[in-house]
Amino acid sequence: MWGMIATWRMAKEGLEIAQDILSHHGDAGDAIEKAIQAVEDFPYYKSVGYGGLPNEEMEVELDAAYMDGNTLSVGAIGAIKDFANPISIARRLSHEKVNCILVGEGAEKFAHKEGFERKNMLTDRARIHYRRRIKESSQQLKPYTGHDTVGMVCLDETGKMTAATSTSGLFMKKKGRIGDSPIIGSGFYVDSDIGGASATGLGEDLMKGCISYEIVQLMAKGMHPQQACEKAVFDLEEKLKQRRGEAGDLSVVAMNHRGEFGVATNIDGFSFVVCLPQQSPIVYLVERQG
Ligand code: SD4
Repeated sequence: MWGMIATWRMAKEGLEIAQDILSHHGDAGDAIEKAIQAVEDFPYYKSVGYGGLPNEEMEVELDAAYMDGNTLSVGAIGAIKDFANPISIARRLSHEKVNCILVGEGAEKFAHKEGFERKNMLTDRARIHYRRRIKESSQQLKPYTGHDTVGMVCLDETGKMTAATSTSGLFMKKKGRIGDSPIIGSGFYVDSDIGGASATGLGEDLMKGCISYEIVQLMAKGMHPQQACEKAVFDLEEKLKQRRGEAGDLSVVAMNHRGEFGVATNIDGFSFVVCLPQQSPIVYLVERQG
């Protein structure tokens, strides 16, 4: 058995690449890295990699993470500028014993030293979005409009599982801001004995529930990924509403070590992609449940 699940429709082409790897006895680390690279490289996906939307200062600062569910190794980078494939830098960091999470200048220094490709990640299209936003901002500047973080969980034939994320985070975020995506347990978590999860939405709220870790723990107690996702999302939403009066957008995907998958969202119109043996990746669109 092998399988893969990812947030948002934009992951489809990446999953096609991963499918080729996984169906030829490939490794879950290679499959997830290549799948995320494909999303990062495509200039029209607005919240990931090249073409990602800039921060308040018109800089594209990217976050990414990689986790190996066999060794529990994690590598993550936050607010990195001018490198083509943040996911590959994160994966490289996961091989380190210490200094596995680097941000800003430190992450850039590491990437440069390791020979990763430098690239100006700000496209003309993203610049136009930015200028339009600045014009509108005299009416109301709200840093959160839409979201497209790519998050994936992968299971290979040997039973190894991986999880990974990549994002430019919130449009018009403050310089140096990082969300849930590079934070272990929040944007992603995976344990090959149990399963993995990944999140997208308002990072500041997803982090309050360590939502990906929570889902994996619920699966460890025997819950199906679907039940685990729903419980984690709606319990957190309820708690946030009770304690603070509101909850941001929360969407999650999960897969267990048997290749069963789940999804939950508190928004209308969350898309995700699933790839399993003997079928091409399928895009699903779900509405808020519950
Ligand atoms: C963040 N969670 O930086 C990310 C944004 C996101 O889909 O998911 N966008 O808060």
